[in-house]
Amino acid sequence: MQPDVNRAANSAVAIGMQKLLSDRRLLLPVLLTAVAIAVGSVLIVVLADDASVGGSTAAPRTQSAADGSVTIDITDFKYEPATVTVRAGSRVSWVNNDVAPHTATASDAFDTGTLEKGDMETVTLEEPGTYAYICEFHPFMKGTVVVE
Ligand SMILES: [Cu+2]
Repeated sequence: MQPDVNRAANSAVAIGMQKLLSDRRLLLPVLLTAVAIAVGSVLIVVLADDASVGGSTAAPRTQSAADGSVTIDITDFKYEPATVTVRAGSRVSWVNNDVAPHTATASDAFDTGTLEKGDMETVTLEEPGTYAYICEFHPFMKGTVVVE
C-alpha cells in the first residue's frame, strides 16, 4: 500500500513539474519579447537623444532664456553652459558648485566677485553685445554671455 501511495505522490509531483515546465515554455517567449521591447525602447531614446545634441559634447552649448533669466552652473572648473544667449535686460546668475572659489569676470561689463562653494551672484545685462568672461582665479575657465 505504501509504495502505491508514494508512486501516486511521485506522479502527482511529476505532473506538477511538467505543468510548470510547460508554463515556463510559454513564459520564456513572453519574457524575451518583453525584454526585447524594453531594450528597443531604451535604444530608441538613447539614439534620439544622441541625434538631438548632434552627437557632439564638445560644441559650445547655448541656452536661451524665454523668461529673461538664466543660471550658469560652475562645476569642475567649467561654466555650464559655457555660452548663454539672453535678451537685453535679462538677469544672469552664476552658482558655484565647486569647493574652489571662482568668479565670473568680464572686465568691461560685469564681475560676480568671489563665489565660494554654494554662492550665487546675479547680474543684469542691459547692453546688447557679446561678453567673454573668465574666472580671475583660473583664467583657463572661459564663458560667454551674448545679450541680444
Ligand atoms: Cu575659478
